[in-house]
Amino acid sequence: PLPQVLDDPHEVERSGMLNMTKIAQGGRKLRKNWGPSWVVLAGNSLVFYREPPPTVPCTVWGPAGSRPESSVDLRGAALAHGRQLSSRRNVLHVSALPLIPEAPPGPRIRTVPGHEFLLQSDHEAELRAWHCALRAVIERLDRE
Ligand code: I3S
Repeated sequence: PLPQVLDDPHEVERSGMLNMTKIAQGGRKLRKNWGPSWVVLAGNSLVFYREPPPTVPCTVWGPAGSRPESSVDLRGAALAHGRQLSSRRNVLHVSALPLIPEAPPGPRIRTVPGHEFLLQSDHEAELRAWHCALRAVIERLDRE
């Protein structure tokens, strides 16, 4: 079956290239490995692809059949400044659960070990826009 994110009809709220490193997976700390990532915010999910789609702006989901490198559910996710976690500037720390197709709807528990990412851009305004967009989605999902 296709990953749920590819079936998801939600409108893309924001997409773009950011520098990204995963720092924890399933609650276990990982060694940083910074690299560029095509990041897509849509519905309740944040999805990371290795590369942007070849034809912009039509295929916002990435190349047909391309598999996301990672995807997380923003329900119950936490956002914080990443300044204590990196020497880079303009860093955002995202903690969220992996996107599981059979996950029940409704609020999710923050204490379940999840994934943690750092997102970074050399352009402060770009990172700020991502921060606002993610915060708005997380707050909306918290109210649902
Ligand atoms: O938080 P750290 O451990 O200081 O992060 C730096 C290291 O992961 C480093 O790699 P190695 O120690 O594996 O060689 C990376 O190259 C740096 O980019 C990491 O720090 P920043 O401050 O860039 O997030």
